[in-house]
Amino acid sequence: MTPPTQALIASPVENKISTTSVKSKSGNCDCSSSKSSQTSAKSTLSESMMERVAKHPCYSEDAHHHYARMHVAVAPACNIQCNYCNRKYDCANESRPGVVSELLTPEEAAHKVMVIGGKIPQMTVLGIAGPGDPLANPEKTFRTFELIAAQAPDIKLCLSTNGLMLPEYVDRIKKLNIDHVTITINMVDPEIGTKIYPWVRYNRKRYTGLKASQILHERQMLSLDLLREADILCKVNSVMIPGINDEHLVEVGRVIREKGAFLHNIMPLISAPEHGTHFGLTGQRGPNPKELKKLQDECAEGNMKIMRHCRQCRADAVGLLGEDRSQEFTKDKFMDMAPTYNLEARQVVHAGIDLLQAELQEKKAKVTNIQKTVASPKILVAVTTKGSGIVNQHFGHAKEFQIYEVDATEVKFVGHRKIDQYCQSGYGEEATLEEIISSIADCKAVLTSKVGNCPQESLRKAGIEPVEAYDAIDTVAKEFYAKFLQQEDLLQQAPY
Ligand code: CLF
Ligand code: SF4
Repeated sequence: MTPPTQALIASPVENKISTTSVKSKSGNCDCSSSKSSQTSAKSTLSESMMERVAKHPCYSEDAHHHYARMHVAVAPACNIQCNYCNRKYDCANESRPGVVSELLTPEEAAHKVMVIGGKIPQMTVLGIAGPGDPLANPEKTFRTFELIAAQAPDIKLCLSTNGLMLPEYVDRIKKLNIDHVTITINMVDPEIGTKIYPWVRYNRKRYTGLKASQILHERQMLSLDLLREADILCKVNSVMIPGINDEHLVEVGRVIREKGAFLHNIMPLISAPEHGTHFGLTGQRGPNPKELKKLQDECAEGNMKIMRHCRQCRADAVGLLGEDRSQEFTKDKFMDMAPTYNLEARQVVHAGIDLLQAELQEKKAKVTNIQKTVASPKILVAVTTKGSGIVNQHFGHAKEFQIYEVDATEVKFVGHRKIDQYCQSGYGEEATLEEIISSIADCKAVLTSKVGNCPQESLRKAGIEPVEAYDAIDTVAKEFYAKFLQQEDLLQQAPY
């Protein structure tokens, strides 16, 4: 890692890459010790398209390691009812259910953006995703976008909606240079829609039954056509509801691809009785990680780009997708902070991130691929990371694992698993460890910057190799894979 890159990148993410090779070391139970490739659709995108998504953490899997987004909760009302939402919480089409965000006026929201734009220069995208539907609150939504566009020209504007009112606003969206729009589409067959949407309010009238889903479907299809004609990038979110639309989502993927959607984000239904939603109260379950991955893989076969790094964030989310810094910027705190947004300072930080990304690419290219053989199975590995595409987080500090699928030629991000932090006040929680290990039972290794003796032992007992390293995720994963193959004695079967 060259010194200039280090100098250019601002905290909070440490980016120093060591060249030390992967090794398993002994640690100790006190994990507070002081030592401190993904395969995006990039390769298939045109240069201009790459440029458009390069700094958007949701539209580019690579960007999500480096760039942050923030949401402002300015839109309380909604015009449809989804069976996985009870409206006391944030819009579940873009959020983890059960979360309530602090409602802001457009002026408060703009102030918050200027504060965070200064404090977190990696924040490149401002999204409006609730707590209701942004286009059921058009004046508040567009006033917020206008204020931010005028003050922070380098921040991308992003909007997420159920699509019912989108056709009315495509011109306004284009005029404001909002280049990223998400529509949540859970069906392209209104019969299936009747099991998801009890009612829709459209043109001051409330519709129920099949008619409600027909209206929503027609409006969503029209929205896709209009966005494509206006050359606005469109991502489609779909909530996977086992037994209702899980098999149907492959068809949804086919239709949205034909209509020009850029990316398909299949999110798991999160449903619990305490959320008070129809699905929560009637016992409708969500998919498990295996079912979700299987469906994502099936949809990817239809040649649709699939988003696998969504974190179902809240309507006032702040930070990298895997982290939640919203509590640092609650209204009582940010209203007392002076805006320190500075375009030039932000550009310097972004240039540093460009350099780091180039270095990571270079490193990735240097790691020799193991010659692919019939005997090079795909395996999963779990990674602890604070971002930047580097294995740079202690096992005990992780609140999620990033999961990568590795084979002889590819290290592919396939998802994440949320966990409770193992290390609490410097000590490991044994009960938590068991749950953590069971959440990655299908992984062959955990790649981490540091892991204590006790968790190492438990991981090995569960057949998961603890690998300590501080390097690019691709590099560490490939090196582990080579060792794994040797161990499995598979290399000897290779025809070279
Ligand atoms: Fe926000 Fe959504 Fe824009 Fe991203 S989130 S409005 S596209 S800036 Fe991203 Fe969050 Fe998933 Fe949404 S991780 S819930 S996909
Ligand atoms: Fe809830 Fe969002 Fe559905 Fe409206 S669109 S009912 S806010 S999940």
